[in-house]
Amino acid sequence: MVRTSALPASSTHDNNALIAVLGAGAIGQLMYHKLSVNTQEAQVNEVILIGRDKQTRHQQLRFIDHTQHTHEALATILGTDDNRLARVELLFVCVKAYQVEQALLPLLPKLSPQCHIVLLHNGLGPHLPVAAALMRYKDMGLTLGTTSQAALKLSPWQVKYSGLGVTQLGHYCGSVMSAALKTCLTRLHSDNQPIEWHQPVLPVLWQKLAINAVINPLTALNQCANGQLAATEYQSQISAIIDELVEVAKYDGIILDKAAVKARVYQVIELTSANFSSMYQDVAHSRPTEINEINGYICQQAKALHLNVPNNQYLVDKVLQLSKS
Ligand code: KPL
Repeated sequence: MVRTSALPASSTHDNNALIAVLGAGAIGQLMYHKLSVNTQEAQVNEVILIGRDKQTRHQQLRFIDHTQHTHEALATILGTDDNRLARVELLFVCVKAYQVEQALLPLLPKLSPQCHIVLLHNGLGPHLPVAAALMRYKDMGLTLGTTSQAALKLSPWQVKYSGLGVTQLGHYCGSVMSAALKTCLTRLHSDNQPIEWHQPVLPVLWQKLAINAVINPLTALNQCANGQLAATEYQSQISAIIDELVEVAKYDGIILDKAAVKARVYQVIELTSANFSSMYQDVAHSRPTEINEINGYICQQAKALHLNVPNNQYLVDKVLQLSKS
C-alpha cells in the first residue's frame, strides 16, 4: 500500500495555491490522485475535491494505479460554503458535460479572483456559457481539454486505472494559465503519459467529438462493446456520422481531415475494444447521457448554419428515446 503525498486534510498552507477537482466520478478521482502525486518538478500544493454539500467533510479514497499499486488518501471534500474556496487557483471540472453550467457557475464568485478553470468532459457546448460567465471575472482564464486516460470506478471512492493515454489541453479565453500552474500539471504525466498543449484547442476537441459521436451512441443503441463497431455492418453509418461532423466543423471554421478523423475513430475502437462506452453505461444504469453535448452539439451547430445532419439527428432522437424508456 502506498500513501499519496496529498497534504493532510486539515492542512492550511496559505502560501500555496489550492488545486481543486470538481466532480468525483472516475475521471475526477483519477485527476485527484494524479495531481496529488509528488514529482521533482512540481512543488507540493494541496489538492482537494469540491463537493455538492455546503459542509466540508473528509473521505478516504483508494486508487489502484497501472502497476496495480494501491494508493490511499484522506481527501478534503470542500463544501460550497467553505471560505477556503477563495484559495482555489486551479480548478479541474470533471463533472458530466450536462452538469458543468449548474455545478460551476455558482462557484465562480467564491473562487480566487485569479482562478484558472480547466474543463475536461466529453462533448462540446458547455464552454460557451462558461466563457460568457467568465467575462465578469477579468483575471480568470479558461483552458479546455480532453483525456484518453481511463479509469474504472470500483465503488464510490475506489478507482482503478484502466487505460494509459494522452491529456490534450489548450487555452480558450481569459487570462492564460501561469507557468507555475502549468508546472503543477506536470504531475498528470507522472507515469510517462504525455500532456500536449494545442493552440488552437478546438480542432483537437472536434476530433475527440468525432470519436464520441460514433462510439458512444452506436454502442448504447446496439448494446455492444466498443470493439464490435469494427464490424462491416457499421461502416456506412460511421462514415455518414463523420461526413456530417466534418462538414459542420468546416462551416464553423475548423478544418478536419476526413480520412485522418476516420482512421483515428477506428484506432480508438480498436484500442478500447473491450470497453463499454460511457454512454452505454449511462443508458444501462438509467442515468442521463451526454448525447445533447455530443451528437446534439453537431445538430445544434448545423441548425445555426442551415445544414442537414440526418444521421446525427437520428442518433440524438434514438438515444433520447432510449434513456426515457
Ligand atoms: O470517451 C469514451 C467514452 O466512453 O466516453 C470512449 C473514447 C468512447 C471510450 O469508451
